[in-house]
Amino acid sequence: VSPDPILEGDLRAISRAATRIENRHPEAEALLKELFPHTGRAELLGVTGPPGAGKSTFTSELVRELRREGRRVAVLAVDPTSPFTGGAILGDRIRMQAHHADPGVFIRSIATRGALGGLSAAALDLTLLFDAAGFDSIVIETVGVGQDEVDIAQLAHCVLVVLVPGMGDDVQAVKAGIMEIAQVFVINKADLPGAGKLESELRFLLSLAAPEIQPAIIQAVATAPSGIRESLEAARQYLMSHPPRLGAVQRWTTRLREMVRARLMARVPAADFETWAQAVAAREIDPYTAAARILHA
Ligand SMILES: Nc1nc2c(ncn2[C@@H]2O[C@H](COP(=O)(O)OP(=O)(O)OP(=O)(O)O)[C@@H](O)[C@H]2O)c(=O)[nH]1
Ligand SMILES: [Mg+2]
Repeated sequence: VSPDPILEGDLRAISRAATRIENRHPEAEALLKELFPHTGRAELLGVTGPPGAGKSTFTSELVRELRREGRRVAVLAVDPTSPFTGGAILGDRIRMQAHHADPGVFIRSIATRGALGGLSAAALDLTLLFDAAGFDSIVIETVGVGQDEVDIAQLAHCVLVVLVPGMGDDVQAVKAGIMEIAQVFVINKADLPGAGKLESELRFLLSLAAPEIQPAIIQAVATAPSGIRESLEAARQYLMSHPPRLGAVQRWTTRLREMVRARLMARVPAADFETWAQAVAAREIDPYTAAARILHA
């Protein structure tokens, strides 16, 4: 596969490459190696939050703002495994149709289920593809439930967490670990009652957690739309004071660790693990020796 059409921004070539990357096609890695030197320019924005918070609506409006700036935008929508949101990809397609005729917008949904070799690895590779293809902004939308999704949101240089008033589960969001990764809080559906209350609760929680870092809190109505420009400006302000290149070594340390771990694990067939596990369960061998032998083999 030649990287040239991708580097020139050919949407069909990008789409084909995205499919190969998602399916862990044998040629994908060679392609990514060639694309890598052309990456490092795009701004990566993460949009996450509880199911139904309005992430897709917000993302679609965010794309509109970015387009107004003349930027080319790629959207990576990570669809959750949950059967309750099984229709999300279709819904997102419909919401994103506003951008369908716009060649400056590229939208890709990937399913949580069946992403070979790990979802966050596939998501990272896709962002590299979009970056090399010359997209100026990449928006990653994930549901903020589950470690995988939280990991993926953290691929972004700036994470916007979308919350909604009156869900009564503000504490749940804290538990889900998405509060910690937010640089900008978007209180969406501010047209519904309780947005002000949620904002003051949030400010209180944040002051307890980390008084020195105060993420921006923006009230928005994604359907209006309102508060979108302000959200983007808050993200940009964060990026100005925290340039992505400064965090790059730390991000790559995490990613390299994951890649090496995945490669090591891939060398041991699952059946072998089970055989060793049976031996450990039967007390024929201790788990320390078993782990050492697996590594050795
Ligand atoms: N009242 C109101 N409704 C909104 C607002 N933003 C989104 N919605 C509605 O909320 C519903 C969910 O919106 P989505 O954008 O699909 O939410 P999501 O977070 O992407 O949902 P999942 O991907 O399923 O987790 C839709 O019916 C939207 O029209 C808003 O600001 N106010
Ligand atoms: Mg959605």
